Amino acid sequence: MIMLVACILNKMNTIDLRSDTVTWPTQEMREAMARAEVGDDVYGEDPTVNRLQELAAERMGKEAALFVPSGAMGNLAALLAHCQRGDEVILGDLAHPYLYEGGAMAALGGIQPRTLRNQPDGTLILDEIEAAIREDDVHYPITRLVALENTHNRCNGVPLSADYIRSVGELVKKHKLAFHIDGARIFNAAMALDTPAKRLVAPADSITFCLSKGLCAPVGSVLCGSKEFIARALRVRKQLGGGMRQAGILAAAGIIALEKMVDRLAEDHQRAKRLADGLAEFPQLRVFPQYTNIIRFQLSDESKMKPDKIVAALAKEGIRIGHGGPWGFRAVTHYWIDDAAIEKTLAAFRKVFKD
Ligand code: TLP
Repeated sequence: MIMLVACILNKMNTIDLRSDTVTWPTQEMREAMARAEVGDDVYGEDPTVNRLQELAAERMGKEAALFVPSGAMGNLAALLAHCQRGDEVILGDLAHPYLYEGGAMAALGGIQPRTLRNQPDGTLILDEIEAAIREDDVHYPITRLVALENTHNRCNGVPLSADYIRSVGELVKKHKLAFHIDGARIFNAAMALDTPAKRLVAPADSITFCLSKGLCAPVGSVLCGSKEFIARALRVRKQLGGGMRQAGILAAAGIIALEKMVDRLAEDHQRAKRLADGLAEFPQLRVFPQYTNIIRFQLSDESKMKPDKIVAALAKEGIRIGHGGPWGFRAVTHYWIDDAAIEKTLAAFRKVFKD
């Protein structure tokens, strides 16, 4: 018991900027979860899941929605519902389903990714998309789908504009392809662009968004699309073992996420700006442009320190940041990061670079 309390206190004192996935549910969510009316969702009988799905579909302007355990499963269910084995998907070389979903589309769907270079603004060049679409020839795989990501995680959390998405939608339609958006952080994009999320996803046939990132729900994402598409995705979710039973316990938190947590995302963006501006003052760091709640930065040439030493030294000060690969560091603001946490983080960097 003493160990548990010590562990919780330690966690509460830590400023965890590794991701917005680390967010705990709010007290209101925990209470709603305890009270949730439930049923067997594989029978379609969980009233709370059904309510979340209706709400999500309405927010995305689509006919139907499907609650899934994770963003990765939402993307995979979408790809499997759109594509046959041997089909090709056009997506960015920095897209989450390409880089960070364990090669699931290939491993489980026999789907071939055709990557195009993501531009720094998260977009794919329209002419390059068009040039990548295969002719009808037995030698080639069949191009089936184009997928975008909004906001774009690896491109510094940049939001993709409604105009750009409309242009991609027109191109995709012209070639009779399907169009999926990984909108894990679509509400961050909507907030940053001051555009309704519905408008950002209107040209897409399917969209996944996450409840368990900046919106604080403990688990879950929602895949939205036409009724016919969601019926296919429901079958895929079952095949993937994602049919949940009394999932209303989780959906209850998701409903609060959608109703109460969307409008406050602007605060996370303001704090990210404050943090990015503060970090940019250190000559040891090169900070990439900040747009939403994601800040990416690297060591500048002037720094003599090794990245893992910096991560470890910050951890000693109770600050956790993401680090890995060629992209350097990542800090992500979220509900549990307040103004004081930002200032403490900057103070910790000052100490680390002074020592
Ligand atoms: N991203 C995670 C890590 O996997 C990198 C993070 O910490 O940012 N799409 C996008 C754009 C995402 O950023 C993520 C999670 C997912 C899909 C997958 O969501 P989950 O983790 O719920 O499967």
